[in-house]
Amino acid sequence: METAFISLGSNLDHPIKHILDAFSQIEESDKIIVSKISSLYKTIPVGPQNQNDYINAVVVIQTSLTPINLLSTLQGIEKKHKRKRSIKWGPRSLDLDILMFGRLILKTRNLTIPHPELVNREFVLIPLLEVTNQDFTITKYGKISRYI
Ligand code: A4P
Ligand code: MG
Repeated sequence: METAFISLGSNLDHPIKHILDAFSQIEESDKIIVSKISSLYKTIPVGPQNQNDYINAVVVIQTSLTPINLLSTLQGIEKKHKRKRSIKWGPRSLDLDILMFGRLILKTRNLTIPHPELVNREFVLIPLLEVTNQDFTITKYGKISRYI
């Protein structure tokens, strides 16, 4: 079993419902145990501004899937939410990204771990801080800490 961190984001239809349903669908996989769920955060869009605010969250899982099988499991869930791929950083019903997978560092055509934008995005870092311990280390990048 490996510990992995998944980020969730939605800004179409009923974003809160997409995120809550995705929590259950991630848990339904028999090779995934969800161990922690962050609060839901309402965030302003990064990228094109002519789109709705997002709901974002992070979940911590224990999984026996390989990273690539975890990616296809998450993409299967995105499909159930009728996720369409159109504009880069544009509106989406559900985006599920693998932030980290144990201490793995990986860069292939289909999968980069840790997620390359992780450390640039408050909508990921803030929920991540909530579900990790003080001085959590992001593989490859370093520690994140709370100052209050
Ligand atoms: N891929 C590579 N590495 C990974 C990984 N670690 N996890 C590949 C997941 N996928 C990974 O993803 C394109 C390809 O990335 C996948 O086929 C997979 O093989 P995608 O989800 O189809 O494309 P995308 O969503 O346009 O790209 P990406 O990078 O997931 O988008 P982002 O960076 O997540 O940006 N503003 C707010 N406030 N909140 C948001 O959640 N989200 C975005 C989307 C923009 N602005 C936002 C938010
Ligand atoms: Mg994505």
